[in-house]
Amino acid sequence: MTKPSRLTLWGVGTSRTLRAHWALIELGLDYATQPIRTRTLTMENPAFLALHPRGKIPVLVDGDLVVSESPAIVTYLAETYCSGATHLIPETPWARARYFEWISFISMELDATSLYVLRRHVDLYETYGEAPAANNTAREYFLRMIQSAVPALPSKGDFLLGQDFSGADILMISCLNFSDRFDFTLPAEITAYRERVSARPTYQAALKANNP
Ligand SMILES: N[C@@H](CCC(=O)N[C@@H](CS)C(=O)NCC(=O)O)C(=O)O
Repeated sequence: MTKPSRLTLWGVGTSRTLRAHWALIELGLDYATQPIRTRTLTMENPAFLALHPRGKIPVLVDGDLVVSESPAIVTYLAETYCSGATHLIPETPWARARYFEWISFISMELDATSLYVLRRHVDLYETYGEAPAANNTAREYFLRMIQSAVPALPSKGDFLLGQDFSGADILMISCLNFSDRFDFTLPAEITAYRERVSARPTYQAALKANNP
């Protein structure tokens, strides 16, 4: 009999769930997926709601530990399971400051303040209401913020932290994917960065795992 996996990830199908699948795959971890999807009855699974009463995906279960919030899941996995050549988070305080700066910027300025406003008031307006002024501001803000990321790209290396791929790249690429649905024209430097990172085989595997 196969030994059950200790790690279980709840959630598939969104840019937030992609982050968790990608980190797990990047670290070469064996895990089970509970393929619940947002806006379906699968989200009402009582076992899921018992674990996470807020009812949001992704949620990671590692033994007795239950972690929600995609940046926290990626960072937890990075800190716990980094091995050999795969370090999704740097070790020195200076480099870690840059990591946390990027993931905070991506989560707050690109995701929560911009893309999620559009998600709610464009895609899900029947639930959250129409808000054309907020949508316009969110669009302008996203473009301003993504433009501001261009000079912050390191001069050496393919990734947000330079030579090493990290959890910050996972978050950034997931946001850029999310932005596609709102037809943004991204700065050329960001498109080039995206193409480099998206060529990783682990990214292709994560896309598959996130859409079983
Ligand atoms: N800040 C959370 C957001 C999680 C979240 O909002 N997930 C959405 C799917 S992307 C969800 O579960 N929605 C279900 C619902 O709102 O009922 C994260 O980054 O993980």
